[in-house]
Amino acid sequence: MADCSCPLPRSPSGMTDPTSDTKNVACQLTVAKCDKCTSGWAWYDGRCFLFKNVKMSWAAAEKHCLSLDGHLASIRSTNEYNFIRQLVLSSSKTNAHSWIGGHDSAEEGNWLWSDGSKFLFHLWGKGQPNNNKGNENCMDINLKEQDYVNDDVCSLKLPFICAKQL
Ligand SMILES: [Ca+2]
Ligand SMILES: [Ca+2]
Repeated sequence: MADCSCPLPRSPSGMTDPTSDTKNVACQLTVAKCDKCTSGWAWYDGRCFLFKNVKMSWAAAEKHCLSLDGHLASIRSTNEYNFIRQLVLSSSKTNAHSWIGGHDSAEEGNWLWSDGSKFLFHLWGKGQPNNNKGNENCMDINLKEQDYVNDDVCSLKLPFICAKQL
């Protein structure tokens, strides 16, 4: 789950490091932001995430996230990817095969995030995206419950992860 704790840096003597005041303020702001995630949403790196264990097509899932003021989750770092997998596991007790926000439905091979953020993603499973049968334009995680990111058929009905900015 999200770790919003922010321990104060200590000098070797055990005293609070006087240079850490700025960091402490930043920590307090971070912790304050943590508190703003709506109940049921998990904080990570300035955003709130929700695993929805309801099976929908990719587009219906994105619409559902929009109705919650979010989008299907984009992934901005390896740590964030690991956090999202952990969220799915802790929410559903399985590594549920789930939609996230990547798609190449506008142009084959040109991957975008539905939230409009820059697509800087490199965590695809081996051999993916393969656009199998010329018909895979939506991104999922946990194919066969594995640590594996795949492009899949957008009409497939899967649970999904929403994210929203604080
Ligand atoms: Ca494709
Ligand atoms: Ca694929």
